[in-house]
Amino acid sequence: MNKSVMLKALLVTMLCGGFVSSSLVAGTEVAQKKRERTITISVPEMQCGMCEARIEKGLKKIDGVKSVKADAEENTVVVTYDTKKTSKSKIEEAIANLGYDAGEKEANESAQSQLSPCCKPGGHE
Ligand SMILES: [Cu+2]
Repeated sequence: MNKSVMLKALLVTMLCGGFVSSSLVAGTEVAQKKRERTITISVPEMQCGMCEARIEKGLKKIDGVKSVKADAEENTVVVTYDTKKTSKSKIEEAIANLGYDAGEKEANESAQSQLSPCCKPGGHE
């Protein structure tokens, strides 16, 4: 082994060691809290407990979603999620795919047409 190869091997070892120790730190609870974000999404067409349950169930399936609270009276969905695993846009997309307008995203029409009659827009009027 010549000198430069030895130096390279040493450098690689040092870099890998540094990487492992920094990712161990990132695994601590404090670091995980920093990755969490809580957002409130406006879902104006949510009307009843069935709508709330449908949205809560649907969002809890998303990897990285920690908690979901849908409120049909406030027309809001409060979601806490891991910013490394998912995003506001993905969460809104999931709500839209369940048949509800969410934030800037429009409801998926075929999903909306499959909602029970009372949960369709205007169903409680
Ligand atoms: Cu409903």
